[in-house]
Amino acid sequence: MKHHQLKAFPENFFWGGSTSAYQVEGAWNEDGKGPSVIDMANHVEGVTDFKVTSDHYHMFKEDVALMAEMGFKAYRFSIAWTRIYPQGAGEVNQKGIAFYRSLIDELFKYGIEPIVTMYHFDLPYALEERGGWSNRETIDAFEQYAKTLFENFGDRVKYWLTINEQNMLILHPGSIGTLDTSLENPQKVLYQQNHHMLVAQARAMVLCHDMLPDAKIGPAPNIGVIYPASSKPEDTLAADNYAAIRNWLYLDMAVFGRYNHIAWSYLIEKGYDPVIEEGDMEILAKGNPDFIAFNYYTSQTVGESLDDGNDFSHTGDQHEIVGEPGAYRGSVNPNLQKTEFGWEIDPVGFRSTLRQIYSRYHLPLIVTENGLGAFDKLEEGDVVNDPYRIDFFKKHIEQIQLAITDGVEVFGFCPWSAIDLVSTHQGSSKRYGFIYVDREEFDLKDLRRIRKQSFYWYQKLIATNGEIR
Ligand code: BGP
Repeated sequence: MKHHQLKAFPENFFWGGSTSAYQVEGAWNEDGKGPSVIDMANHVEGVTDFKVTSDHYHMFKEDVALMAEMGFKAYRFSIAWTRIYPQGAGEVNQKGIAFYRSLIDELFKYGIEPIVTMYHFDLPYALEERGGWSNRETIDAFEQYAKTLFENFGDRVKYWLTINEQNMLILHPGSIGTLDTSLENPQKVLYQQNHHMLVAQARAMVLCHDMLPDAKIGPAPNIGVIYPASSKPEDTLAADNYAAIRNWLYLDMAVFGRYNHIAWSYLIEKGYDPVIEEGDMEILAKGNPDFIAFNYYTSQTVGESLDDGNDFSHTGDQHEIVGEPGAYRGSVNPNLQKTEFGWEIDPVGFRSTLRQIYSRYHLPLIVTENGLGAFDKLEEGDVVNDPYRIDFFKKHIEQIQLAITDGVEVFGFCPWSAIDLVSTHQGSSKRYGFIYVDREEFDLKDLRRIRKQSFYWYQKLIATNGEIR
């Protein structure tokens, strides 16, 4: 549909930015923080680890001041479970609580709404040693952790996100660094873990509604429209399969409390179906989100599985083409350009994704990630020109406005990332921020903050509520 008149962005739209604790904070072993699976993982060769990252833990006041200067209405960050419970459960670390209280204080000083992810890939290592998400005790630990967060921050945090990109944790644990490489039948184990995470999420949603009647809570998966590689009917079926496996499994469970039937038939066919214990489906039905948060980077295109031994490719990057025998086969979309890191760029697919999610669930949506990873260059006189990022955001924000005009309820846009940080597996040279952090892959330099060209552009955009792009 071509619209001649666009609806304006709603008043009080949450323009902001996102980060996650392990990618931005550093201070990996300070003030009582316990190790997480990320701290203990083998690091990808040739890129930095997560020990210092952008040192936001020590520099958050300066960072929040810069966010305020950009005009942020909201800041989406994650709490490191291991700062609150260094061992995953048991003793609360008061210094961890104090850190996030100070961060929230600082945000309040500037009228920035905190949007808090409870768990962003960094499971406490102590829990991992006891089986991690394979062990149902981790469900109890997550619920206890959620309770502690609600008790300590519930007076001021009104927007909660349960688990960041649970679907990527299951589909691409290799690139996120959370795959236990000794697993023999990883998918079977992963889908059992997935089930436990879904139960944990449902319990947290129920608890949130009981403890904090004014707060809102929702899931935060990575969702992207799936295109069929051609108009061949079999390709459309393959796209349906992959959409169910990648997207709807997660959101249908969060919203409707049931396994998506196409995804479930796939799990049965592959022998990946999880053990469901008594009471699980009841709690899954009871846990209801108030909104859907989702991360969008790109669409994906799949065709019919040819079952010729070349369908499968599962260990690559989050957005590289995947495939699975009997279900779907990855395909390149010839209509799209790619980023320097090989991710397809698809702003129109963003509008489709917004429309699909809203048509399916009719819940308010917030975009909690979207962005462009690039090798930005620091030029003479502290200048960072990133017109490619501005162009990327212009095109994506235009599509949000079109989706709003289509009747989709969207209440915020918090792109990745507020400030440069360390990528999941491609180091600190893959930059996403509006704020440049002066460090190299292995040379920390002075970690000075520098406003990029996109910083000034975003500032203007926010000041006009998205009108001037
Ligand atoms: C998402 C994650 C983020 C983030 C982003 C960019 O999958 O939620 O943590 O890092 O993607 O990915 P990458 O860092 O691999 O470029």
